[in-house]
Amino acid sequence: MTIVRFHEKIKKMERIFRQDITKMDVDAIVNAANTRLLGGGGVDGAIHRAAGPGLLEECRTLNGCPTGSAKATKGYNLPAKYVIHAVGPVWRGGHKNEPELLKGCYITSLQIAKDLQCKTIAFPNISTGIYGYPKRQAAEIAIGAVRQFLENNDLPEKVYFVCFDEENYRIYEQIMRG
Ligand code: AR6
Repeated sequence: MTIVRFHEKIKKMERIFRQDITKMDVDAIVNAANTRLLGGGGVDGAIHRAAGPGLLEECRTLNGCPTGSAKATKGYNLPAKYVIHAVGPVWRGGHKNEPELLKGCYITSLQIAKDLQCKTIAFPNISTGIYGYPKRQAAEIAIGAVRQFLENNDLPEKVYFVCFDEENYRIYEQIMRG
């Protein structure tokens, strides 16, 4: 396969959505959590509300998660079978290992999804809300990490970037069109 055709193939494995991630009918959705894994605001709050109390109960058994990594639970009342709780970095100016930690969230989540035999996975724009990561930089890391993983692994088969806010949606469209 030529390099161009290979990149076309990877592009077909990614899609952008503009909607509430709790509505996604996929094998796994990713949560933008914090190290305690006990819920919070933003997408984390929305996922816990939609999943119901079983999610928090299972989260309590996980003993938290380090920044840059992720842990999975079941999806409870969500359409998704699993929730992969990833802990993004708080933006502190860019010299505190933020890019590597953010990339780690995506790669670990994809590896967990693969281990769980997930064909489809949906990501929110991790760290770009309350944690203040600059959106364009975060999008470049997210898309780069996903492409790198898809090039080397047969699962997941489809990755969805769920952009809730207009600015993120426009940034993702621009990068992925290019
Ligand atoms: N569906 C998809 N995306 C959403 C939704 C939704 N329902 N709601 C918000 N977003 P944030 P962070 C987008 O703040 O920056 C929590 O308190 C939002 O537009 O949820 O990683 C956790 O417990 C933004 O682009 O997560 C942590 O303490 C993206 O989700 C902390 O916030 C991420 O925004 C994590 O902060």
